[in-house]
Amino acid sequence: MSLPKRLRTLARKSGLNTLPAQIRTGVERGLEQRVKLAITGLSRSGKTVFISTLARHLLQSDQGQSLPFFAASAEGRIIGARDLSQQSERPFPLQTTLAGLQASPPHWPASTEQLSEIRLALRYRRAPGLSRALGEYSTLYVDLIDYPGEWLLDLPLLQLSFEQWCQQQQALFAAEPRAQVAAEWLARQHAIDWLAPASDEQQARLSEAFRALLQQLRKSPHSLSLLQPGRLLMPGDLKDSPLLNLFPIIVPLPENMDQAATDSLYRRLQQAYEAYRDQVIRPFYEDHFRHFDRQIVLVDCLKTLNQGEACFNDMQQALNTLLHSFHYGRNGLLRRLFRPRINRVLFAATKADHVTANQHHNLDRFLQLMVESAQREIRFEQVDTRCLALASLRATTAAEARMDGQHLSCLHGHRKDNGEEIALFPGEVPVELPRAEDWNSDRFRFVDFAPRPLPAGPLRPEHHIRLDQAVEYLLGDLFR
Ligand SMILES: Nc1nc2c(ncn2[C@@H]2O[C@H](COP(=O)(O)OP(=O)(O)O)[C@@H](O)[C@H]2O)c(=O)[nH]1
Ligand SMILES: [Mg+2]
Repeated sequence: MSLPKRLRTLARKSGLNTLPAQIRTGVERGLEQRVKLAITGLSRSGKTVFISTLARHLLQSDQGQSLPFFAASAEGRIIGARDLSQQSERPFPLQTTLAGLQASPPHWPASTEQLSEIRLALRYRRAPGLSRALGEYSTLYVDLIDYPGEWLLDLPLLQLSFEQWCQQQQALFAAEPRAQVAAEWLARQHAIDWLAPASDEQQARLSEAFRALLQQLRKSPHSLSLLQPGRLLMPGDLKDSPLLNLFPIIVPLPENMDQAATDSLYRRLQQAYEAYRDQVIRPFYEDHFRHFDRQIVLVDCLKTLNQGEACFNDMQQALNTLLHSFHYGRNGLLRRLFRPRINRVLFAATKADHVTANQHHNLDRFLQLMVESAQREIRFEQVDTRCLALASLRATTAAEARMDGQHLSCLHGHRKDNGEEIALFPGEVPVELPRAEDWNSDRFRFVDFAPRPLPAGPLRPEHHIRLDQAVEYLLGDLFR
């Protein structure tokens, strides 16, 4: 009998099955090879496409064809892969997403509106060496969840009281571009008597106005990321729920707020915030965000280059803020059983197929600039981290053009917005932060591409860019 099997039998004999569920899950985690990979990214950063294509490649990794840098697969040690997502309450819609990418013409998945889970089992032959003593074969279970990126930015609210949140929001709305866009909202807030009795109707009306403001800030030309509460933008099951009748007070409050009556707008908002934090965010966090082992943070760097400095700064701040909601550190055996921590983090610049291959290195460097301070904090916890530009699904092919007798590297594909076939030189990715005048110029215009059709049969290395390096970094060492 293999060691894990023996341990499992021992666990059964010793009455482990009667232990509370939380401890049992902890012990089970220790016995089997199971990894929970956090797919972290703001909305439209490429989470759903990453999850779908990753799953698709892993499910064919026993054929060893599409991920050459993923050693266990390239060495032919993966002997079978299975999708166990149907066991979950909310399975990830893998077949629907893939069908969209295989359609003619193919289309990207729709925005994610709900949480869903995917669980893969990869059966593999152990590498020769010490671990063979544990048996020749083992199974690695990989758990991933997909969810709307908007919800991520709610996690930091778990640490904040209503007053603290309002203070943070006041500071945000004091700066451009928020200040200008929110001028009318600010004037409206100045006119409110926060101590006067308020009605449900008034609270709902104002919350709706705040939601419209968040939507405006999310859109081009502002394209901001740090927008809270996230469910005002993507309500999921809470559409039309009174739980979403809330907004921050972004004007200075009178001194005597502690005397506010329960039906005052101030108290109502305070209560609404606490209910949202405790009934919406906390269960989401506790059920899905506590126990990660590895993490990939997907970042759409090219969007910030297109949209400018304010978009860049806001995305950087949003990423720094939300990474504080995860636990990093080394995993001793006991910690792994009961309180696992993230012990490896990959920052990935997505959509690398929007630039030519000679710019991938620059994209790595630009990403590094963006996540520098986040990486520093993670390294302080002795956690391994690196940056990598990748494309989960390559939508372009390389082409060459001649200009003034010189060869120019170009991209060929179909535009996302109108399907037009184009060949273009997308320009260079800077390796330093652009100066103010460069941000504001038309220097960066990276075009979004429509997907190329995904074959129904096996995928090949040309269907992605460096996805295999990402898999090797995130999971490779677990196939021992
Ligand atoms: N060219 C290209 N575009 C991508 C890739 N991944 C994502 N995208 C684009 O980014 C959009 C958002 O991706 P999605 O996975 O839905 O983002 P999510 O909101 O983080 O789940 C898609 O509709 C595509 O336009 C990729 O690998 N290559
Ligand atoms: Mg999504």
